[in-house]
Amino acid sequence: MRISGITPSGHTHLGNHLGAIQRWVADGGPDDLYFVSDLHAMTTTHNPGKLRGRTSEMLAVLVAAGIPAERVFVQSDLSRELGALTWILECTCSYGEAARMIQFKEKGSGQPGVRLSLLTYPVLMAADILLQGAAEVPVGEDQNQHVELARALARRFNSTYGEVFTVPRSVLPPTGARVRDLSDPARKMSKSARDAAGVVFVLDEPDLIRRKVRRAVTDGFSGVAYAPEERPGVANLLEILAGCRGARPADVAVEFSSYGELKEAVAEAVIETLRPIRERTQELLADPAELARIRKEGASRAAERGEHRLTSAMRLIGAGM
Ligand code: AQP
Repeated sequence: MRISGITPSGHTHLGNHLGAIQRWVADGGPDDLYFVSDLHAMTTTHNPGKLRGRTSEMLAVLVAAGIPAERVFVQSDLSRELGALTWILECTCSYGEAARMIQFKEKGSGQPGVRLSLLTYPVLMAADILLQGAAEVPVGEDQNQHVELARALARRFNSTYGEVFTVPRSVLPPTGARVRDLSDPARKMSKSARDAAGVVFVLDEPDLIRRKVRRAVTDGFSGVAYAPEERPGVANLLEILAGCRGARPADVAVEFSSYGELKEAVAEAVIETLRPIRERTQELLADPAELARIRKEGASRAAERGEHRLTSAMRLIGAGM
């Protein structure tokens, strides 16, 4: 069983869709779980109203994209269970282990007013994984160290207090293209990009998608060829088109002789890929009762699934009734 999260640090974008959500829909096993990790979006300065809105939107996008409603939940809806388990795991983790996390060093070093949660969120991530008994966690290189921490904590708890937790392992997702920012192909497309001109959001209207794709940075070469090193902007467009069609970038490149034609094809493919998701998301967002139902059911299923692990861990560590 696998678990994957997506953080509502901004609006869901094409990179999240092609790099993760599309795959979750196509390859997800019947027990796999997906959650909107809103608690992880609070480790740096955040806006509470925006966070709440983006959390609902992201949940709606996941369901609209085709993830069965019974396999999604919102992290903060399990805040009691996760809060309790995080504390138990913090009492199993040394300060040095947490401080060694590269992401903490990168995001926190030299910053004034660094939140304590930036140091401890890998332990919350361990709780996300261990509460559900996930055996596999698909993560990129940047999160691998956090899964290693979850493994270490599960092993330590099991050997010190008693067998409760499945020891998870990270699985690298199949090497898919990293979707790059259309305005700056040196950067990955990102929710928190300072300029949204190069980021296609899942809920962007078709005209806006066309404008963003037409303005995408290319280069001064002539003809269309797939050469990621020398021509990163064009390679990104080809990878996006290939991702929408389930094809290979080099194979789609041969269809085009000019950047204009390529951009038109990319814009139309992206629009048609995102259209049903946008429309279904808008329907769900216009029906707060249905969204609340999905959210409540997801939360109670996930809480139920983890309850026996939390109760056993509490008892074994010497807490609770
Ligand atoms: N540009 C991308 N191309 C391919 N896959 C991507 N993912 C994110 N950006 C791209 C994948 O989407 C999943 C969920 O992402 P996340 O919420 O865990 O955070 P992230 O990777 O940090 O995403 P962002 O958009 O870049 O957010 P910010 O700006 O807040 O850091 C993951 O599977 C991720 O690989």
